[in-house]
Amino acid sequence: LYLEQELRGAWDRGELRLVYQPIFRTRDHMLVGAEVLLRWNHPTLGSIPPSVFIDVAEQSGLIQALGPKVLHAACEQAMQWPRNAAGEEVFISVNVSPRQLRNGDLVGEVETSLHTSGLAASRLHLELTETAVIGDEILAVTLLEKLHRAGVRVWLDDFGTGFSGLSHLRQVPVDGVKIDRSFVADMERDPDDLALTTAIIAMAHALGITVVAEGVEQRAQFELLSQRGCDLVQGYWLGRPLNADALVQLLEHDT
Ligand code: G
Ligand code: G
Ligand code: MN
Ligand code: NA
Repeated sequence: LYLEQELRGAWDRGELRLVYQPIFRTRDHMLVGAEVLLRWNHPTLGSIPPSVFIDVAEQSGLIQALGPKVLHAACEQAMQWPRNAAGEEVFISVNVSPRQLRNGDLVGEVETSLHTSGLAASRLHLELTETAVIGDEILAVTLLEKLHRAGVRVWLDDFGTGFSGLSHLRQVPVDGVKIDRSFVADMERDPDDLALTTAIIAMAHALGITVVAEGVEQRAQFELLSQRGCDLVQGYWLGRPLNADALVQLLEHDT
């Protein structure tokens, strides 16, 4: 409850900030996008991990206010980004929590953020967790269709952890999946995880959707994913979350 009270005013007090983790195309190592991640630096408790406070925000309903703020700030920030070294526009990927899907007016918020920032809809990607989407398929399909009509891309985040994955992929109109980092972490040691990762990539491609692997921490993991045709990669080996200025600098120096 204490955290909830503290979190309530955290945005206005400037304790929350956004960082951006670059996402690279496997084929040519080009920076093609970035995922926005919230950070909370509390004046006395210090840095509180998102795994803790996102949960608080979700349980308390605070995410309803926080979510649109993040979305809006992220779109404004992406408007500042130069093109990448290949001359392509870089996308911004925003996490959407399950509660934002169920209760809020996500489509309206997306449209407002795009309109006020001027960001092209195709540059905005939303990350929905696999479990939230599969939990209510009828709601999800309607919502995903509306989001597509608004022109944004939708990814299934933490993919593979929901155990419902592969067969449901056919029913939900998504543009891509993000293979959960737990699979990537053990891929080299655990033949099951390697097999699953391989299967997810093949299945996604059979359905014509993009695959991102997250949590790539070592070259060997990158190589395994690359050999299997994984489209995009994200992780500490390639790039840590950066503040807004650092990401702009990275894009500028890349060109
Ligand atoms: O940032 P970290 O590196 O630790 O993220 C931990 C978890 O918090 C991840 O599951 C991530 O998706 C989630 N998270 C980070 N930022 C946001 C955000 O802005 N909104 C939502 N809903 N989740 C976020
Ligand atoms: O659930 P979500 O996929 O949005 O989680 C993103 C989280 O993963 C963020 O907390 C981010 O800091 C973290 N992350 C990004 N790259 C790596 C990595 O290479 N290793 C680990 N362990 N975590 C990572
Ligand atoms: Mn994510
Ligand atoms: Na994830």
